[in-house]
Amino acid sequence: HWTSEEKAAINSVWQKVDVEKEGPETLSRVLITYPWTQRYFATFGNMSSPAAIINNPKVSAHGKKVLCALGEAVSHLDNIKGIYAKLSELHAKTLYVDPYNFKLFGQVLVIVLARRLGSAFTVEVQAAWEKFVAVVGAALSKGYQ
Ligand code: ZNH
Repeated sequence: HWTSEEKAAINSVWQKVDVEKEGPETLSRVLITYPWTQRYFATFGNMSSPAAIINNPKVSAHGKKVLCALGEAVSHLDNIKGIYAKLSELHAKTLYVDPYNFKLFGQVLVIVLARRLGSAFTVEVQAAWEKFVAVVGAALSKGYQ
């Protein structure tokens, strides 16, 4: 269900993504902008202020982990549901993450990418990435049924 233009847009952007930077930035922005998401990370320690969240090494490590998992989806665009089946079950049945948060994470990621890419973040690129994060969110939500 991807056009070759969408695949090209998703892949070309991903090549410019620095997981070490954009991973921590995306997760920090989610935790700061939507503070209720902090409750899922009770073991992560100090999240008392935006600076505490940005400098929290567990937040950084987890942000990288999540973006690495997203990279797997980029590499398997035609089987995102398949590769995320276990991860979806984990979020549904063990972590009890409200799937609405996947949507928020996707929105914030698009903003982070837009800043990173500047004028290269064309409307076509935005459209392809909005679709990608929606497909990822749907795949992660599958295990909730
Ligand atoms: Zn998540 C975990 C992915 C979103 C919450 N995650 C996780 C992991 C991964 C992921 C890979 C690891 C697993 C293991 O270890 O096995 N995520 C992901 C992705 C996404 C996500 C891809 C999208 C895109 N998450 C999310 C959200 C939230 C979450 C939104 C909330 C808010 N996760 C989570 C938690 C966990 C996880 C809580 C656990 C952590 C720890 O370490 O403890």
